[in-house]
Amino acid sequence: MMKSPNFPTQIISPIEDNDVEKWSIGLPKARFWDAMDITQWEGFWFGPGLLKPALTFRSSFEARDDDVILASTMKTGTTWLKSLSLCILKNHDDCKHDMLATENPHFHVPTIESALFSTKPLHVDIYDASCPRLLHTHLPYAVLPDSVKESDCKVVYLARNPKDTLISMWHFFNSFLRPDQEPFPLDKAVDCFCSGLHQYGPFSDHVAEYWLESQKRPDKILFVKYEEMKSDPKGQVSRIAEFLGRPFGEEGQVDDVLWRCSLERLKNLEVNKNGSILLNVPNTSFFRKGEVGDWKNYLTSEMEDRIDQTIGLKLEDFGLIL
Ligand code: PAP
Repeated sequence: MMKSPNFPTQIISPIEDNDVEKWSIGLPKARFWDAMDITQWEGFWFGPGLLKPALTFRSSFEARDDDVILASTMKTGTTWLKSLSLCILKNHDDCKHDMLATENPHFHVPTIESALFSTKPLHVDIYDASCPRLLHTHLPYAVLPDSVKESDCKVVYLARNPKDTLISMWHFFNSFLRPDQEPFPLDKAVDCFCSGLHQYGPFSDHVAEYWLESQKRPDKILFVKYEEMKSDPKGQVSRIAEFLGRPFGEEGQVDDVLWRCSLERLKNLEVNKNGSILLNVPNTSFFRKGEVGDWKNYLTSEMEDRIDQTIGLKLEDFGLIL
């Protein structure tokens, strides 16, 4: 993995746009899908505007032992994990207060480095350490603040099959980067994905870093697979709840949480059918099919092979099958 120049440590908070601009001149640049400039830092690619909040997070965030940080690369089921974790941690004793019915999950559980794209003021101050926080990040493990790694805060990482992740990403970026155009050629999208040239890519490095760390410190990082959540939702959600120190007590509680967070329910809530919690991203784009194996409807066998031979093999080297 290529190392990039460190951001000067004497510049801490607040980090100024000018400082980021000057510093990032030396970083590798690429064009994603002929539509978006991306910059490589610490071996990973970042879309416009994400470097500054990532640097701010790394230099300013003081994790507390009672924080919960959810982590994932894009389109692996983050919205689901956010909803479930919210219900596990906040709704457990208060089922009448249905937080998901009033706001999109991304409002309740902000993605730290994307918070600046929020269309409304967040109810939680990410840098306010006064209450236990439930936050999310798409950032790779390598760039997490030391305090997240060294404190007793818990991290839950959600991974997904690369081919389904790619197809989900393809739909997502087509819908907001090319709303009135033909979809981006899938063949080229496969190329970008296999070479890691996409936001938070390479996919395999992102997943492998968290996977290896979760193997070393299973009490600190819980590694969850989207496919296992689909095939054994009760078992996996109970596993997450136990890891977070909030095991389900009564029979029926887990069913209730699963129902509240189901794709069908969330997708049909008024709050998710309209509006947008992130700039230029309609809430509807977070909820599509949520199926395992949808890639079979899109990828040719040659594309499938390309992904298996690059990303699949790399993950297998680490003992991980997705
Ligand atoms: P993000 O990276 O923009 O936050 P993320 O939530 O990680 O997106 O991924 C979206 C995928 O999760 C979509 O998959 P698909 O394109 O293959 O359909 C979306 O449908 C799926 N998803 C969203 N909410 C749920 C849910 N409640 N249950 C299962 N899958 C869900």
